[in-house]
Amino acid sequence: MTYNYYPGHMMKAKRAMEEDIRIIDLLIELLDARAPQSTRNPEIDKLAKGKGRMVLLNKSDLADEDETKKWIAYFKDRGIAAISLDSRNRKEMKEIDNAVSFACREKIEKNKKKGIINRPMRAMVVGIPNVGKSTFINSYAGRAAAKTGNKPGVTRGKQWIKLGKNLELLDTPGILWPKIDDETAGFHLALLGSMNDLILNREEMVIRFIRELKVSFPEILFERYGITAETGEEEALRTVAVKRNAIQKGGEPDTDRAISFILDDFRSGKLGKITLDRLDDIADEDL
Ligand SMILES: Nc1nc2c(ncn2[C@@H]2O[C@H](COP(=O)(O)OP(=O)(O)O)[C@@H](O)[C@H]2O)c(=O)[nH]1
Ligand SMILES: [Mg+2]
Repeated sequence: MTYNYYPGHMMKAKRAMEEDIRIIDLLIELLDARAPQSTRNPEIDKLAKGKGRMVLLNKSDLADEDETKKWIAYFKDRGIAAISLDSRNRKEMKEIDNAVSFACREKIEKNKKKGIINRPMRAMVVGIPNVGKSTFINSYAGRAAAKTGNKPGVTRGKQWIKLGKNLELLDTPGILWPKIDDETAGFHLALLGSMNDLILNREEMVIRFIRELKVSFPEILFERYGITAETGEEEALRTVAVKRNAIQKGGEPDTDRAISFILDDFRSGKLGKITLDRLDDIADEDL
């Protein structure tokens, strides 16, 4: 399976983000909790040198809770505060504030030494398309949302959202491009439906998905579709089609529609809480 992803249109976004990063103190990086490895861009580590860091494992309502816990521990080990989140739920935003102070502690300390006290920290949200950046900004800022408007000279025309006394959030998120250097990452990104630009064969993709589920989430396959480890992949597609009454004119199961059902079920969470990037499956040198 090959993935063709053309980052051409992202070059502009990249340049704009590199500019913005210079003037911020804290980088809030959104990842998809179902695939924290595949939705990450390792280049951010270079770009974010010297900045406060925070990772939000978003869409955690769709991910396996145990796997999410492992990812949180993984980031913690690397000195990065990570929080699992459903960005659509405003109640979950309270937890962010504490993590913000923690992530900015070095900068606050530095400022103090220079005699700068109470200067608000400036934060920026980054992440690949569709990971939930806008949803997060709306939920997090929604409580306070007083847009500060343009402050020429100081902010170079940027819109900031003032959050309490201590934090200003850049109104526009930074769009990252995924780094698809391994084909599992490409496969997982395509499954998430997060990259429209990924050219892929849906049937191959779903068959491979079924194979992965047989290994990592067999109970989900069985409960939802009655598919077991013994069911062949082609047969599995026919089973799903029959179960959903997707029958062609001649009486044959419509496996094309079965493919759509499976993708929709996964993406909408109807299939259950599934994590694609499982830490135990990823080789150390790839982390
Ligand atoms: N289930 C779930 N869906 C979410 C969450 N956050 C965002 N979404 C959905 O994901 C889609 C993309 O979100 P959006 O904020 O536009 O992503 P952006 O491209 O990064 O700005 C939208 O349909 C959101 O409703 C979340 O935490 N859980
Ligand atoms: Mg957006």
